Amino acid sequence: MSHLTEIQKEDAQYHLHPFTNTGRLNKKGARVITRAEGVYIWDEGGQKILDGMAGLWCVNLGYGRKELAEVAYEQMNTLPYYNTFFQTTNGPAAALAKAIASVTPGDLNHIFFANSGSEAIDTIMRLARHYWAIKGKPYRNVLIARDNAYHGSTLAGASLGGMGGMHKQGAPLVPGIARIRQPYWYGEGSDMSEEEFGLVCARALEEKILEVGPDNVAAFIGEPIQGAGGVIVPPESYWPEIQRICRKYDILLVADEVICGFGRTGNWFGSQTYGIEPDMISMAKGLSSGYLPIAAVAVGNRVADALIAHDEDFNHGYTYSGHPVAASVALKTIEIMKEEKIVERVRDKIAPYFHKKLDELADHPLIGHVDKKGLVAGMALMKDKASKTPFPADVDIGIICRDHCFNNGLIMRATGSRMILSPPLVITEAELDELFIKARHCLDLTLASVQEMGAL
Ligand code: PXG
Repeated sequence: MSHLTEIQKEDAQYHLHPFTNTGRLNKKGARVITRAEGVYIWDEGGQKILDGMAGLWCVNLGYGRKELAEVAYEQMNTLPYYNTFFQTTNGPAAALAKAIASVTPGDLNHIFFANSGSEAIDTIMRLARHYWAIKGKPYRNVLIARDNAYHGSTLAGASLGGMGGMHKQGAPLVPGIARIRQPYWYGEGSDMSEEEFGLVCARALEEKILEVGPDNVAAFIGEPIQGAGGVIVPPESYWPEIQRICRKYDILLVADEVICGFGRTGNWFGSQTYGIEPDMISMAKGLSSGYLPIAAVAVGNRVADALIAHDEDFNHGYTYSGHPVAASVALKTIEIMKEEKIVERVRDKIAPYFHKKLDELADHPLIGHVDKKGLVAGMALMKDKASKTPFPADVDIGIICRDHCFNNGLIMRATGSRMILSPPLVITEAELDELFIKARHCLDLTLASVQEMGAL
């Protein structure tokens, strides 16, 4: 521990990190991030790093936005906290509900507040089942989700998600969940056209509904684009067919928009990008640009009308549902996004540039395929792209690449052998140029590393 700084020592001794092998981390010490501005973060050693992940897919407006700090400060001085349980509300919560409703698709105009994406998902799971109970069909309680989906880390979220590594820990899982395949064309279906494969994957939902029995199914849930699963961009044919099948069997359609929401895909919500009208959507992350923890579920008329007409409490909520400080920061985030036309800028200007740079990078010998939409991308690293041969399991290609990135001033996230980019939505063309110069350099270093290891 002698090589560790004071903060690292304290951290190693007392702090248990999420999704981390703590024993190993404690030996080498966590990287300490000290400050941030725009699209850059700085670590304790003074290294300036371009944040190609917007924190954890959330700091959409970039770091150092004084307006957000100021509304939080003012709100803390006026009303730092009051609950929304016992027939009370507060100005920021009510205004934020209205502001969210102004940007959600379709009739998703009723807003339930939570503090994290996981809590929003938990809320949706309870609400979907409660809806069917109100309708006199409590047996309609099966939730259908997908392999390699990420829906959070609470027991409910981990159970609903399709991550094997999570299912192995903390079992037994929540019952009443069924799963279908993911629409990962490059990895699982490229012997078909994308269009055809999208339909095949969507029809897996119909097969599952028939297997479970249509009258037992409450809802289908999916991320418009799978984020933590590696940025899996579905074929265009996929979501419309999913929506058609949900309608055919009268099943609630839920979009988990925790990553896709708030401009990431070039529209306010991923559901708009794919032309679907879900019955409920979850949101978090970009809702406050990551400045404070806040999440929400937007509920459409079908579920909201039933809930409101039903003369009974919905026995669900969190101490901090509608927290006035978090709500005021989220409200300001939406105001800034509207004023600065962030969504339009992503769609018309910066995403096309991002895609051009990705297309250029795709000639790199390690990159087999790039999935991209709006300002998010996933790159499959392959041992031999011509024959589509992956690296063997003992070569942790993603981690090798991620470490080179970190050491060379760039944050790119690795999920398995896929490298992920999800930069702040305010990133400029010049900053993207810098990002892609660094990315190519780090891919070259990765290539050199695997050659040295004899893995190529
Ligand atoms: N749904 C989706 C689609 C998410 O991406 C959650 C729910 C849960 O949100 P909270 O706020 O409870 O974390 C998420 C979160 C990663 C990573 O490694 C992704 C997330 C969280 C942590 C890590 O890519 N997404």
